[in-house]
Amino acid sequence: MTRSMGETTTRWMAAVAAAIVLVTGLIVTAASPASAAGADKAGFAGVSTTAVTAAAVGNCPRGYHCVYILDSFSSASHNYFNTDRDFSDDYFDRDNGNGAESDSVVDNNVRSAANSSSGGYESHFFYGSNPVVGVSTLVFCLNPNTQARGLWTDGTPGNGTGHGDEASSLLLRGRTSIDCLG
Ligand SMILES: [Ca+2]
Ligand SMILES: [Ca+2]
Repeated sequence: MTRSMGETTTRWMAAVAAAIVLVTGLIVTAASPASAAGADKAGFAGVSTTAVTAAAVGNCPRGYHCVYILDSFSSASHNYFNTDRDFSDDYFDRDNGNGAESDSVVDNNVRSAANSSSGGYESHFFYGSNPVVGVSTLVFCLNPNTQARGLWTDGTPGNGTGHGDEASSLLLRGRTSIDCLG
């Protein structure tokens, strides 16, 4: 996959233009003005969205798509550089500086996520492994330079209900018309 460096030069402007959107519960942080619009999050009622600066794309290195084990960007993460079709062989191996590294598997264990794409890619998370666009069910997606935490869980991981503790795979996609979180 080719990756653009040009986006970096627009980050300052994006940060200045970022807006704050608050919806109860889920917290989404957007650095991109295009993703900061007050999109309908009806499917995610009970969570809240927030937009801040690009620098706040929490603990997710530039060019990566990061997932977190808890409702915090300081919790243990796993950082994906590219599409990953099966989370069952991935672990929360980044401690983000607070010693919170975990041996837990990523599959059906994601409570927060951040998109620090340097190439303008959206992060699309699916309920099952080996997703097929247009066929498989999307758990949620994130626009570039956006992060979300507080994903709702019904308390049972991997049962296809809720948004937290359900993601099993990740596809990186170019910008789509899908209404992502932030
Ligand atoms: Ca994997
Ligand atoms: Ca569930």
